[in-house]
Amino acid sequence: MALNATTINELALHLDSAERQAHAVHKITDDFPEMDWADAYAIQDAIRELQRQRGVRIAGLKMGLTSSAKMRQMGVVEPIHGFITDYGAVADGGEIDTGTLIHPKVEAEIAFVTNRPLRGPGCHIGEVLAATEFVLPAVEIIDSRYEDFRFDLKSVIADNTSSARYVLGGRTLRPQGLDLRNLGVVMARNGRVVATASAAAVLGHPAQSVAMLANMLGARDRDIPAGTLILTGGVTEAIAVEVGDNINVRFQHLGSVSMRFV
Ligand code: OOG
Ligand code: MG
Repeated sequence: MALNATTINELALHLDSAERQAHAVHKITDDFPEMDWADAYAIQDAIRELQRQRGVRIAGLKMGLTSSAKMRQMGVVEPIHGFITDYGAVADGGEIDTGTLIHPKVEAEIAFVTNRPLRGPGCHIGEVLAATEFVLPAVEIIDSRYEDFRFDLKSVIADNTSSARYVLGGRTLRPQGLDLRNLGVVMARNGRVVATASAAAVLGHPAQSVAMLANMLGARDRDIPAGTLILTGGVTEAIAVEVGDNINVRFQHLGSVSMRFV
């Protein structure tokens, strides 16, 4: 680690208050170029601790930048992970108050819920599918706390991977017998299709994203506990939204998820 504990905590407070005030800040590597990967995840962990202390419940985990569309859009080449919260949950068909966000974007994702612990290294798709209680369709609303949504990997890891809100919907299905790789996804904004993809866009198979999460956590001596909800990452590039927008995403076999921005 290149940063000391005081700086880690100050940066966590800085990003947490940027989120709470819906106010964009400079990316933190501008001021702390020496920051390393361990620092980046330590800042994210410190934000999680701050939130826990004020009563926020951690609702699950997320992977980000798992599709080449997203990597290309953000100019990075490696997946990252973060957490999602109880206050981030929005009901299917619900409203999202843009006044509480900086510059939201929506992403269509496949979510997994596990029924036994997963631990890397060496976690693979087979193990993930055997440990999956069900999959369900999701839309993640990301909201980078950085100006113009511009960041590098270390800054975005520290900023809890732009995590903000998420909507779970459609129906839950067991992965057995479901062709998750070829599952089609169509995103519409105000009735017009703005993005399409197959779930294979995420690392060839969305279960690979969960395996990679287990392996990334395993490298830090952690696991994915049984019963964890995991967002596996956007299958298409993220789409910016504005007040008045209606978003509807149809997932083959899994139904649809929708929300309105007010
Ligand atoms: C980082 C978060 C990316 C995804 O699904 O790829 C992410 C960002 O693009 O702001 O959640
Ligand atoms: Mg996402």
